[in-house]
Amino acid sequence: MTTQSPLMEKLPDYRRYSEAEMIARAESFYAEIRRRRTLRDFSDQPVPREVIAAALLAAGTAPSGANQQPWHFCVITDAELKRSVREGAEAEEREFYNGRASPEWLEALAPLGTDANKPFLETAPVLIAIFAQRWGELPDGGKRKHYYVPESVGIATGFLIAALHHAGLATLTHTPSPMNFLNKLCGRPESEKPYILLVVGYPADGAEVPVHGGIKKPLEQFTSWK
Ligand code: IYR
Repeated sequence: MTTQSPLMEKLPDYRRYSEAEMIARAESFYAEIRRRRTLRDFSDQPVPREVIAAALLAAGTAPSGANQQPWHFCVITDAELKRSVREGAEAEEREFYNGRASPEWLEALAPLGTDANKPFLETAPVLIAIFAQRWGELPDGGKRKHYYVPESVGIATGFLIAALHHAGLATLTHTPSPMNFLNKLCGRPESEKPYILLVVGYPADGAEVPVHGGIKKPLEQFTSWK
């Protein structure tokens, strides 16, 4: 098919595989991604900056509403800043565990063994504060409406987590609530809402994870095929 529109280009770089190859690739991706476990026991060993940069570039390829790419990733490695993030997060978490969370919520969390103490926010070498740009800032100070913001940022975050895992790094999606303290620490404007604080690094020696987290639903339980 030829197109005359100056807005269009030929699909670049698509690769079509045989069915056998597709099945093998899909199964191998599943085998790779199923090994990912959410970790809270991080080593303090630094990670190569290039790995983080490449994973962020992968995240930045995510589809987004009107291709507005309504995200910002603040990469924190500075020890003092990590300490401030920990202080901000633990203050919110103390409120959460001492009354803000309903008994029902605390019961759902019990198998994870979490509490208000978040030492990993200082131990892990990298924290990535992910912000959702609720609206864009125009050069004249005006606002530009953004579309499908949570969907877009969620997809980009998924790409980032998968890319970091693929590179051999462990992650934790951490969401102290509310997270507005991250705006101040990262110097981000009010138009941006903290979305997830991603903790990144190597597992500590002998790191443990909750048994609960490894139990995933079988396909029939979470899909329907019509
Ligand atoms: N943000 C709290 C609580 C928490 C909530 C859920 I839902 C989790 O899956 C895990 C933790 C904390 O990090 O402890």
